[in-house]
Amino acid sequence: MPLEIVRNDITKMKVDAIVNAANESLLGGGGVDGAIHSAAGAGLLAECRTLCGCKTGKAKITGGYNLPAKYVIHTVGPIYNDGKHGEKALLESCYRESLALAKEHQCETVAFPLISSGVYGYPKDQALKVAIDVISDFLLENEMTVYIVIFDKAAYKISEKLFSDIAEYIDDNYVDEHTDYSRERIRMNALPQAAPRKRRKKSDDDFLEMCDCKAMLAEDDLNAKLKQIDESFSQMLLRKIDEKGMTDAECYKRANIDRKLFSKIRSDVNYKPSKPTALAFAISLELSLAETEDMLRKAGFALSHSNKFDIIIEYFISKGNYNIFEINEALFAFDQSLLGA
Ligand code: AR6
Repeated sequence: MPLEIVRNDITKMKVDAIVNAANESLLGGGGVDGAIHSAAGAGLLAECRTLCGCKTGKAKITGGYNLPAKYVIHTVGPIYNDGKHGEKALLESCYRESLALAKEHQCETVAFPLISSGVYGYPKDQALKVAIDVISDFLLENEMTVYIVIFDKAAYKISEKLFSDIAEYIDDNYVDEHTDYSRERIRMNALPQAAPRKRRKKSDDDFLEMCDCKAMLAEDDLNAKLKQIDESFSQMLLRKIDEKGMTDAECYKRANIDRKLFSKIRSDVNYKPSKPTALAFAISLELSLAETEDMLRKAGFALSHSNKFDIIIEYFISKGNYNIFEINEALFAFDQSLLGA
């Protein structure tokens, strides 16, 4: 998955580069900076001394020394004042500059902490949003796997309004599986039986012709529908990409799916993806709820109200919010698995 939010200690990440939330001196400090320096060893500080500091919003790169990562990218986040002193632009610049350095050094995997969200006081939900926005923009144009590393659960919070809206939606829609089935049974039994159709006598030629035409049209329609029933997940996906006028790359990037997995699905007509992967494509294609259900069925799944993950997805689709990174943020906050590969 090109962008993943994970809970971990960044010094343990086995990636090409980890990013350090440093200060302008680049000579170490507390928080994640302190943790990185103590895990990397004295060699890191010695190399940092040669860099002559770093301006806020900029980034510099060093070796990883005793860390599992090959490089450390040091960036200096803004100190949060009141949000009206260019903090956001500076924080965005930290992510952009760090990603540019990672790309320049051919890094395929990079891990970021939530820059500025500790000692520097940037509100965590806003800091996370900046991180997600800049990284996802970058990933639309570049092949890389980027991790946002959240250190402690308490440090991670989506906006309270979004959290309570989703919680309310779950509350309203979450039904125990058994209740669901019994309701369904009652509903089915209550349905009136269809009355048998009477045959109509056709006398007039025109009328007959018209009926033939209608029958042919209905047959065409039926054939089209039958074709779609027979359509596999992969065929439906490719059809929808064409219908939406998207390129393959646009689709898999917006789905947060890596290119290799997409090629596999493309070349294997009977490929059955996992549920999060199928849903990621539905979100990327901005399918309606009914179309999403259809796409899921092709992969052998269904949306259910006995499952928080499904309700959260339904919440976002019903709001017309197809931003996969925001959806993943919310899934993460509710301890659910994330969309994508
Ligand atoms: N792994 C991942 N994330 C971590 C770790 C870790 N091991 N430790 C802390 N965090 P901060 P800042 C999270 O204060 O706000 C230093 O003294 C932490 O929970 O490290 O940019 C520098 O020298 C928080 O969400 O960085 C500067 O003087 C995030 O990392 C100043 O702090 C950033 O918190 C920079 O402040």
